[in-house]
Amino acid sequence: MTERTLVLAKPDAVARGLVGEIIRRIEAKGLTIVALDLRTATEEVAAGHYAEHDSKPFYGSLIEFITSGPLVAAVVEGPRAIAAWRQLAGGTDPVDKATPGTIRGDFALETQNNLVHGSDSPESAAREIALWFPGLEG
Ligand code: IDP
Repeated sequence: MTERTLVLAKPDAVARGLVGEIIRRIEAKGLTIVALDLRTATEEVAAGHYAEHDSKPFYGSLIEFITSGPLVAAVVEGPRAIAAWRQLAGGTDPVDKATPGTIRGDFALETQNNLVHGSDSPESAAREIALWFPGLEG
């Protein structure tokens, strides 16, 4: 069954020149990019995106980080795309959780600046795609 997921190459990925590597891995896995855009997230979109974390101690820093510069937002499609992309991304903490061979495991050191985002469920994907690419959810 084909799914869609919301992918972000966060501002650290753009600043470090890792967008090509990230897109290469998405395509190599067999997933399809159906939308792709370089943009700087507004405070409003950032707050909507990370609403579930608004009571966490790192929330303010996270919003500052995600709005700090251009990022690449994408909608990625394929069979089990949500789980497939999270497998490519690796665990949230790039050292303790992400394994070598994943994007975070190979290229990141810090939990906040962990290069990429992927929706964690079909409900999150629908909500996040509607937020970043209105009209493409589903
Ligand atoms: P995920 O991105 O792997 O789904 P979430 O727990 O949903 O992880 O957290 C969202 C983002 O918030 C993470 O990708 C990371 O950038 C940041 N984050 C999560 N936990 C921490 C933390 O303990 N300190 C700083 N930043 C964090």
